[in-house]
Amino acid sequence: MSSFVNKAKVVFVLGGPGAGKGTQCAKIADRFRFTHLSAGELLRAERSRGPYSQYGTMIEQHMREGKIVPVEVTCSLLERAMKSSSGQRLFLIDGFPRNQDNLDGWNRRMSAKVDMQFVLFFDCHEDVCVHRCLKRGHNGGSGGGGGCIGSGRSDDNLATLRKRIQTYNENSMPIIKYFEGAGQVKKIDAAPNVEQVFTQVERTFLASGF
Ligand code: UP5
Ligand code: MG
Repeated sequence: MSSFVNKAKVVFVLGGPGAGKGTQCAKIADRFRFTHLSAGELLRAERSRGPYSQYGTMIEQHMREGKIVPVEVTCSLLERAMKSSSGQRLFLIDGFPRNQDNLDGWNRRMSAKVDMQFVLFFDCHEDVCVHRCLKRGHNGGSGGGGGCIGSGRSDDNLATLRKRIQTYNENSMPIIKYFEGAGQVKKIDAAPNVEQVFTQVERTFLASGF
């Protein structure tokens, strides 16, 4: 009984590339007692270990092609990050699970260890998503001077964005539909400005008892 009570609570945060998952997760973590874990950020950190990571090259190739990294890698990074957030019981898992392989791998490894609360789905038209990522790609860098402007993300270019959108439509939407069918999705209109989106998000978390 007591181990059940102590299980970590997880919210999956899904939505297209540039829908605003990271932006809103940062605000949720500020407002509520959630720890934000972005699968994409964890993969980028693993990639940036360069020769020290056996997965770096594979991760970079997948990201550039807008493909989804095998779940063993992503799930290990997520589990390690959860374990190292000692004492934390509430986690936002941003950008995962994004295909059936991700969902199956998570269920095998994690479903007995955590309680998934709901899926927060940022619903955003793909034109808006593309526009936001391209804008970030051009001027999103923090303090990058000289010729080095932009987010620094190797996937914020039009060619890769087309592939990211395609992967999202073909692989991630069916996962969102699956959760929707199970009554586990809380849908947010991600088109308005950041504060207006957060008003909906805040209401959702409060209504869920957080
Ligand atoms: N912005 C945000 N909200 C706005 C608003 N309401 N109005 C106007 N502008 C808004 O936002 C994107 C940009 O839009 C920012 O400049 C922001 O200021 C602005 P952000 O909050 O970063 O959106 P987000 O949804 O987080 O976009 P992101 O690009 O991170 O989403 P992706 O899902 O594409 O990226 P992620 O990092 O999750 O994954 C990248 C790649 O990693 C994947 O393509 C895949 O190759 C790989 N990956 C895996 O293989 N497995 C995983 O589990 C996860 C990732
Ligand atoms: Mg993000």
